[in-house]
Amino acid sequence: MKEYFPEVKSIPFEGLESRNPLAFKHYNPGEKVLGKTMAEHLRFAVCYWHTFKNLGADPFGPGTMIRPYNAETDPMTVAEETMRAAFEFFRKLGVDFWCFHDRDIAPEADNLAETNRRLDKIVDLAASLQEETGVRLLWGTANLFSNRRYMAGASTNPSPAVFAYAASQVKKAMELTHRLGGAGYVFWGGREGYETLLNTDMRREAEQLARFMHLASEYKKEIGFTGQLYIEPKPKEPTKHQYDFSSAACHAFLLKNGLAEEFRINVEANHATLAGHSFHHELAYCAAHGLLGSVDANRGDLLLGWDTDQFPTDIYDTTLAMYTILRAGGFTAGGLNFDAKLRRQSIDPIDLFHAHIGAMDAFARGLRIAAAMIEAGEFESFVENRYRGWGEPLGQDILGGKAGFRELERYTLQNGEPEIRSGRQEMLENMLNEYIR
Ligand code: XUL
Ligand code: CO
Repeated sequence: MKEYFPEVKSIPFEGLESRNPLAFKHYNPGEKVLGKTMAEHLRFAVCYWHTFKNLGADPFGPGTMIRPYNAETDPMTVAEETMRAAFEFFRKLGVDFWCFHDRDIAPEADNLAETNRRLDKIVDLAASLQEETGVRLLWGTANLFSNRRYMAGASTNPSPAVFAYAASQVKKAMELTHRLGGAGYVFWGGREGYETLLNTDMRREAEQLARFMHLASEYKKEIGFTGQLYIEPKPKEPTKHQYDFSSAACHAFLLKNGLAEEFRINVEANHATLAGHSFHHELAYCAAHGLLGSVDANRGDLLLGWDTDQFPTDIYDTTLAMYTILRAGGFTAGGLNFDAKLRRQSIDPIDLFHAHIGAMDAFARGLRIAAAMIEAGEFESFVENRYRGWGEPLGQDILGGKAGFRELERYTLQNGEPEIRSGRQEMLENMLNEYIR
């Protein structure tokens, strides 16, 4: 059988002393941390779109990367070879999961029926490769943003016929995800937003989006798909304003439309920073509201205002992410999907290994550090102590509805100026640095 990554057999764990760039220094899949293996905690997934379909094109020039699985001219042969190359990569890297959009895995034909036949053929192959390798599907999704028909959005389009096309596409993508035993299904808003309010009816578009989500969750039940549905927030790009702006905006949308029970959030690090939030903030918001679902693990560049989708290597970020995820109970259906792409000059197939090894090690390190922080409990007890007044009579009376404005005024008149205490930010930041070794 053809080998697409002949330079690599598999990526071993060699530990801290190793200088081998094609080995893990921190990610030791079978090692137990807080009662679960690293692989069970981290649930790493490789994304199909950036890893196998992105060849380094940017607005200023075409792709720079030449891949052996792209050599044939027949698009279905390319699709099949790419699928084989992908599973060879998953297996050699040692990840348990993958993620895809419908249009990543099979080329779109000029009509829906033929497009779906092509998808069925490729999914047959994917199913047999899953069986052979034991690699599983973390989530599937539909690309409702590349084709020109979606230029004004999919479900939020001014035309119901485009809504219908998008619905047909999601129907199929959900069936395929179900067939591949996917643990989840993602909705990222694509072009669900606007370029100018001069041509946009925002209220109507939000209603359309809500209707679409209801249809999707009804269909999910109809076909017996038990995977988790996710919304992936992003504030802008490709549109100037995306309706699923941030976790809080998605939460409001879900609550308003009676969808909060059906959906969780897929937090993407670079989308958080585009929204003016930290990755930590978006995760903490989701954790606080029981919405934490899955993660698109990547990193932006704060000096560039767009979605650079770089591989995550920042240990502070991965530590705070894992600290928040662990404290929220860890992943159930979700995991860490590397929605990240190589830089345009990283043209060799081996760069795909370097990128993923670094990202997996960065999260493994974050996991270990976060576990140590949780075991020591210093941060948790600091926060608990900071709010202890709310467990005492005054706090309890306020929360329990026993104290209104009159009672609180009486309390203040009797007790005078409240005692105030330092937030100790610098001390806590120093403490964090002591864990990050
Ligand atoms: C776009 C993005 C998507 C979603 C899946 O910025 O993150 O790749 O993750 O559609
Ligand atoms: Co993403």
